[in-house]
Amino acid sequence: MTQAPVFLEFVDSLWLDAHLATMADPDAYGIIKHGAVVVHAGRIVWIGRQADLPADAHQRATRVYRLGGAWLTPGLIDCHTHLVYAGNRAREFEMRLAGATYAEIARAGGGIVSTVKAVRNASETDLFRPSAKRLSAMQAEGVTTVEVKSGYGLDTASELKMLRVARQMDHELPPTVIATFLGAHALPPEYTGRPEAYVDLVIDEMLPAVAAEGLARAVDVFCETIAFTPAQTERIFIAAKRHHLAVKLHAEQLSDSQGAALAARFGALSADHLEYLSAEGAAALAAAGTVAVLLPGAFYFLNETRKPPVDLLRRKGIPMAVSTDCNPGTSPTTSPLLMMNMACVNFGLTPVEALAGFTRNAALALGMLTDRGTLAVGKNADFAVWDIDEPAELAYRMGGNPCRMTVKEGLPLPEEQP
Ligand code: DI6
Ligand code: FE
Repeated sequence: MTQAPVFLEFVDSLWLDAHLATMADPDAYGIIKHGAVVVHAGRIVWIGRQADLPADAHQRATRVYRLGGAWLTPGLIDCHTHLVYAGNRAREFEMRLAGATYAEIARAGGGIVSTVKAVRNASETDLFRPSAKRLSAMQAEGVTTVEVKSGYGLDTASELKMLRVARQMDHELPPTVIATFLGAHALPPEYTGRPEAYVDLVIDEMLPAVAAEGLARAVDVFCETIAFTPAQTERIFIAAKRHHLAVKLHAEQLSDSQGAALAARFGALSADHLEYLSAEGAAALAAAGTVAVLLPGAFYFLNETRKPPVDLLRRKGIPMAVSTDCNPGTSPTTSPLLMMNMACVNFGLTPVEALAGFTRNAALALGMLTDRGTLAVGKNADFAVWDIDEPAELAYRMGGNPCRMTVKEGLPLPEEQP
C-alpha cells in the first residue's frame, strides 16, 4: 500500500530494486513492481513504489540494500510444527512401507510413543541441538516465525523440558518461536487403559505448571480415535480457558470426530488437518472465525487419499493456512516451499492461496496478524528475499531453495547453521 511519504528524518534501512508481494489483501499477492520498503527500529515505516520515495531518502538512511530485481515477501510463518524432538522414525517408515498402517504402529506402542521415549531420555541440550538445526533450515527458507508444540514428553517434567527448549530457541535464534502446550498428544504407556486419569494429570498438574512459567500461549489437543475424545478435549479446553490460554485443535485428520465444531465452540485460533471436515464443521469454523490449517506433508507422508474440503472452505470464506507439521512421524520436513507445492498439487490450492497460507493466514492462525504476515506500515520488518521471476514460482518448484536472504526486524540473517 503506498502511503503518503511521511518520512522520518533518519531511518535505519532502505530496501530497493525489488518487486513486492505484500500479501495485504486476502486473495491476491498485492504486487508492487519496482517497490521499496523503508525500515526503522525493526518495523516497516514506508512501503510503496520506488519512484515515489522522497528524493533525498538515500541520504537519510543508515543502510541501503539493493536487491537487483529480486522479490520480497513477508517472512514465512510456520504456524503448526512439532519441531522439538529427539531421534527419528526411519525404522517406522520402513514398517509402513512393508504394509503396517500409522494407526497400527501407534496401537502397537510405536509411533508417537517411540519419540516420547527419546525425548524423555534427552537432556535439554540433547533436545536443543537437533531442534535448532531444524529451525535454522526453516530460517534458510525464509521462515521468521514458527509455532512449536510440546507433546512428546507426556509427563510434567518432560513437557516442561520441551517448552523450555522452545523458549531457549526463541531467545537464541533469530526466528520468533511461539510455544503451544500439547500435553494431550498421545496416551503415555504408563496410563494405558486410564485415559481420564491422564487427562486429570494434564489439567491438574501440567497446565498449571505451564501457565505459571508462562511457557505457552495456547493449548492444543490431538482429538482423534487413536488419541483423545471430544469429551476429553472439552475438559482440557475448559481448563485452558481458566488459565487464559488460547486453544487450537488437531481435528478430523483420520476420521470425523467433530473436533472442528468443538474447536469453534471454544473460539479456537485454528483447527488443523481437517481431511474429514464435515459441512457442519465448516459452518461452525466460519461462524467462529477459526482458521483452517492444512498440512499437506502429513497427507502425503501417510499416503492418505481423503483430502480436506478446500472448495467448502473457500465457499465458507474460512481463511486457509498451510504449515509443515514438522514432526518425526508423519511429516519429517522443514520445507515450507515443498508444502506449498504439495498444497497446490494435492489439495488444489492456488499458488496465491499457498503463499497466503504461509504468511497472512498463518499470522491469523497465531493471532498475530497485527504485527506480521503482510508487508504494511507498522508491521515487523520480517522479510524473505527470493531469486524468482514471479511469485507463483515459490509454489511451483519441487525442492531447491531460491531464498537469497531472510530478514528479521530489518536485519539480514547470517546463513551459517548452528
Ligand atoms: N498429528 C500428526 O500428524 C502428528 N501429531 C498429530 O497429532 C504425528 C506425530 C507423530 O507421529 O509423531
Ligand atoms: Fe501436528
